[in-house]
Amino acid sequence: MKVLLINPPRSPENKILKYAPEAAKRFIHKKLIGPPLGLLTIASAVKDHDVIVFDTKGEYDLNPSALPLGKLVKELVERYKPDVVGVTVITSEFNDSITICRVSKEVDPTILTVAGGLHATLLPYDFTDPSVDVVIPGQCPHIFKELIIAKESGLALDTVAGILIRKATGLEKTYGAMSTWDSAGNNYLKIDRSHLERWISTYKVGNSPDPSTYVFTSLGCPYKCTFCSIWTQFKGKYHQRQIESLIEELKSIPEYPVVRFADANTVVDLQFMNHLFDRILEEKIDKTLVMDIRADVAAHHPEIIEKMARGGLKVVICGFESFRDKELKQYKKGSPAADNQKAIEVFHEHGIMVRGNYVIPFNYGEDDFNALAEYSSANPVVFAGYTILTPMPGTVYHQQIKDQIIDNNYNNYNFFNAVTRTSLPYEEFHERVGALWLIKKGTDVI
Ligand code: B12
Ligand code: SF4
Repeated sequence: MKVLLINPPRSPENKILKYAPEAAKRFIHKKLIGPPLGLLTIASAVKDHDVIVFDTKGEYDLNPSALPLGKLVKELVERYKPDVVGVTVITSEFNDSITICRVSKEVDPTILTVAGGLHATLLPYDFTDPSVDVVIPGQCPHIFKELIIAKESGLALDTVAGILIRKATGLEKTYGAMSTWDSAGNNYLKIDRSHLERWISTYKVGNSPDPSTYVFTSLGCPYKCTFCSIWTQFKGKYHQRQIESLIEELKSIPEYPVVRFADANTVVDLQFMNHLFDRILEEKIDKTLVMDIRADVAAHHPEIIEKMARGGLKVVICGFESFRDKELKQYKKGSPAADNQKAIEVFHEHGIMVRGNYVIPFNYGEDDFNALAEYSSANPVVFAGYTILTPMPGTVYHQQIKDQIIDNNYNNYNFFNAVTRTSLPYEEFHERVGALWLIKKGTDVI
């Protein structure tokens, strides 16, 4: 079977950037870079077949004047003549993933189109477009493999449990329970980054001359922040990789001196992290490490931060979310604002650069913006990010405020666009969020 796996492009919608003061524009995130780990894992599951992974994000970074998406996909499908086209879908890339399926079907209606990933897990029935044949929710490399085998053997696709298949009346779930798959533990599949060779020069963060890649040490998160899609994606579970499999992976990627841990919440089990960093130090693994770490971990366990710094940790992304305990409680963050301040001290003490992220609710007025600006100026970090508290579909926060949503265009669900009415006039709200990006210690962008 010929399987073409496509990573959709980024949504270009960014009202914070559009309305920000000129001086702030260069600091505002325009794009995140990194390999599509989900697609690479799916590719590994069917590696005995003829698999092509195409990263359109990498392609547009490599060649900004590449064909627009519809034409690019048409050209790819005509060139590779796949039997199956798979797309990975997060909310802001939903519309483009539908375009990928539509164009594939237009070129060849016999192609089987399959959607998977976070949005397919949380809202599988959103895929109402007739161009999507199959939706596979969850951690499903084994199911994708079964589907490919069924297609190859000419078996009815209904024989594959745990999937949704397009029928005349819409998507229908197949019989049988979806079998469990421990993507992080016993069922971890080694990924083959050579699929992405063409785009390696584009996987660079900030001013780093070296390419970076993602490695996950865990999946999911045990916390339950109201705005977060990750714990809902994993039903509140947290799965850890095995230490030796991580050491082997880190040693096997000399072409990537910078490694970002893709964990939602990197330090949950202190014993695990201690052991992992003992091994990183023992093996003299020399990488620049970037991770997401909660403020309360650094505030209450500075010793683990010290060890991780010795093992290569140079940049931490820390979700401060708010400067007010009342808001942090509302978000169920489980960590007070005082932890943010303490964490900044701990990270700085160990020479770690901090990207602190605040989320701005749609009802912030002038006084709130002024108070946040005052707080973040008094507690500066090298890089600070200020995004919009967005009701991502499938989250608790979405349930809480769904009556106030006025914009249902998924392209805008990337934390850079208000999708509800705002207390301040719409443009001014985004302009004030944009202006906050100027408050930081660093002179550069990360
Ligand atoms: C790596 C990553 C990226 C990478 C690669 C993503 C890509 N496809 O290109 C990059 C850096 C490009 C990226 C970008 C963005 N990301 Co991102 N990213 C992540 C991160 C850190 C890890 C995801 C991951 O690799 N998990 C591990 C893999 C193995 O799991 P998986 O992807 O779920 O894949 C499994 C299944 O879902 C399934 N599967 C996945 N794809 C497919 C496809 C098929 C066909 C099938 C059958 C199955 C299948 O099988 C896989 C193996 O079991 C998550 C946060 C997290 N820790 O989860 C955020 C996350 C996914 N990103 C998010 C967002 C919002 C973004 C941005 C929009 C951020 C922004 N504001 O700019 C940007 C998008 C583009 C941009 N504007 O720059 C959100 C999504 C929220 C939502 N509800 O949509 C998350 C959850 C972070 C968050 N804080 O909420 N991201
Ligand atoms: S925001 Fe972070 S800590 Fe909270 S649930 Fe999501 S991943 Fe976990």
